[in-house]
Amino acid sequence: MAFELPKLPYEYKALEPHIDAKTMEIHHSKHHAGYTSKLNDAIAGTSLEGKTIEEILANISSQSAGVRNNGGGFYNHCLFWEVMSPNGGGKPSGELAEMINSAFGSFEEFKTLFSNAAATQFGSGWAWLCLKDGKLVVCSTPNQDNPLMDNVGCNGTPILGIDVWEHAYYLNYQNRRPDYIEAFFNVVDWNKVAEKLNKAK
Ligand code: MN3
Repeated sequence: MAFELPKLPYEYKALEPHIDAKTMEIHHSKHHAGYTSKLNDAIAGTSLEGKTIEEILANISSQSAGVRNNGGGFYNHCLFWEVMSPNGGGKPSGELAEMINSAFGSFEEFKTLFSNAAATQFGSGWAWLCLKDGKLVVCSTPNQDNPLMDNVGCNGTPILGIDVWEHAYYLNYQNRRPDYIEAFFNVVDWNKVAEKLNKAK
């Protein structure tokens, strides 16, 4: 079974004005599609065929750069589309809110920490909110690396991620990455993040 590009759960224009339709279309139909087909090419005929993406990422240190970059790209974007929604924004509630308060002090302090991690990731990469040893942590990774990989300095189960590659924001925000990060918070689907937290436990 080859990996498949997931269908977006909303239209390309659904996240406007925070993320524009053209960016979403190119990001999903070109970038994510590219990672998906290159991942399939990279694992075709190898022992990785038939493994889940999580299994592949957990042993990424023994794989080629092609599997690493495209496997990460495939997984990261699947998560990214899922944690955004046209009905997103606001603040988390329930257990997720309590765990954020206990780990970071308050939602505002979490937002500052996460935004700084995203803004200061040098070059291309991602910032994450992860569950690690029963606690929430914030970290960032370069390129298409992610916290499921066995050799990144940022381990855990990601429940929220933001793509800070320029292809994620440049059409609308140009060099203003912090403005894009601020806008991202208007589309975060906290119900979905809470669902991911429950699965990660
Ligand atoms: Mn991307």
